[in-house]
Amino acid sequence: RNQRGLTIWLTGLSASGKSTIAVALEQHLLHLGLSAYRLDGDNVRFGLNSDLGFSETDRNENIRRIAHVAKLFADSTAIAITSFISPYKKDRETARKLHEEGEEGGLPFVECWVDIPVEEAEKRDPKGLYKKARQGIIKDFTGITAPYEVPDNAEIHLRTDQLSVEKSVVKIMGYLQEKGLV
Ligand code: GGZ
Repeated sequence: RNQRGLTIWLTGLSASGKSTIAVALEQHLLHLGLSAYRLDGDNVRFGLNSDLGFSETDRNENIRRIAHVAKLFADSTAIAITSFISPYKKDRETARKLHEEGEEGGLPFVECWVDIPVEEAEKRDPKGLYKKARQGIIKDFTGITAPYEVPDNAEIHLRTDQLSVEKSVVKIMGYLQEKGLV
């Protein structure tokens, strides 16, 4: 397989299923004997990025730093799996360029849109955040009072209101195999 590592960039609304898919995908890759590492809110927003909130400029900086960290993992031959809303096209493009325009042909960047209609995400609302956003308790909430710019060049599109976690992992693995990335 390609010995340079890669980044699988999950993007989508809160409660779309990014983290669940990231965990399942990481497990699957580890069982195959591959080195995979997951970056998510729990290990990044509480540490490296604990100085950042949810304004547009803070999200820009959040994604910028995550893109650099993911690239470092990919550079070390690991498969980095990122699980952040990353709502701005510009930021995702910057993350992609950072990978693809690197020395020696760059590193593969696989954008995966974890797509769910906002009404469905709001129905799930596992942490009650959509409710709080509606009540005005949380401001700048993605999908309600802050934008989510849908991807138009994602390598993988998952409709998670129609596709199980297992089938989502199968679809991602199918793409990686087809491209010779695993
Ligand atoms: C969106 C918010 C907000 C606001 C807190 N808007 O479902 P969660 O809880 O566990 O995941 C969401 C997470 C989003 O952080 P990211 O780093 O992925 O966002 S971004 O990529 O846009 O920088 C949600 C919680 O943090 N959360 N406030 N206002 N999500």
